[in-house]
Amino acid sequence: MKKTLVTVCVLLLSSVLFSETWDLDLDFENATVNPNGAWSYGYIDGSGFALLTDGVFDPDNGSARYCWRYAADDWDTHGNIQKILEGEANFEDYNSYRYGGEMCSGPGEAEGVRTAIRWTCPATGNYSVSAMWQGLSTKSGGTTVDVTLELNGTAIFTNYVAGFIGRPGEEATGTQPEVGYDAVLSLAEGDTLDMTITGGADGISSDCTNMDLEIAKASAPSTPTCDDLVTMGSGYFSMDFNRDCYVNLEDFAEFALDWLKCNDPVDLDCID
Ligand SMILES: [Ca+2]
Ligand SMILES: [Ca+2]
Ligand SMILES: [Ca+2]
Repeated sequence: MKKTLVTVCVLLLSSVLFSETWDLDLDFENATVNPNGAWSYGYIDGSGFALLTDGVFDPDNGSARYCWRYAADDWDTHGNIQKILEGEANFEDYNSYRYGGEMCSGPGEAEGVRTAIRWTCPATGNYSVSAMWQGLSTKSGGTTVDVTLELNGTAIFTNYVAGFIGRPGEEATGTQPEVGYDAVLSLAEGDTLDMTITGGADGISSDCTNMDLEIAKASAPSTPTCDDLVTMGSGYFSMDFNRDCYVNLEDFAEFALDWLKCNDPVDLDCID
């Protein structure tokens, strides 16, 4: 019996798909590489941005977390960027409330260091950018951090967190337990957005902070056209024969093309 060779070809007709949305906490899940796609987890000092190079899977209090830090056992000099992994139990430790699926980063104590999560723009375009910082510390006064969002190293948002968002069902406490930034930005390929935290005037003690940064490709704002006059309600002028939003000689020329023509069906002298 002849054997039939069956060749199964799976044709992937779609071209390579590029992600058009980025979500810090979702993309961080098991972020065992750094950089991680468009994301880099690091810090900024006088020399600019540098990566946190010690990645550690660190089960703690029965919950699994993944963390980037400066070096083995060095959680604090340059800060740390952590996430309690999705589906993991809630736990409280280090005077903070943390739960599965949440980022819980801490600022660095070294002089002039800002712990930073960087997103590098993959392609020129408009992007909706939504950044959020939340205090997770249960200490008196909650988390106390200064925050920035920086575009190519220049702050476009400077603010602070002072408070605790509270456990589920609890009221938040503090003067500003959460702060956020939302905008549509026009960005060029290679531009960087850095979301940063520093310990503030009282240092880095119990400054656990949830950070999220969500970015999506946005279409360019459209310029209204004359056709939009109809949907906007005003419509065209009745003598704007060529519908260009102006009544002028061009419309008169259109009008003149039919000057003295008639097509009255009961007038035999009227032709055309
Ligand atoms: Ca998110
Ligand atoms: Ca502080
Ligand atoms: Ca016109």
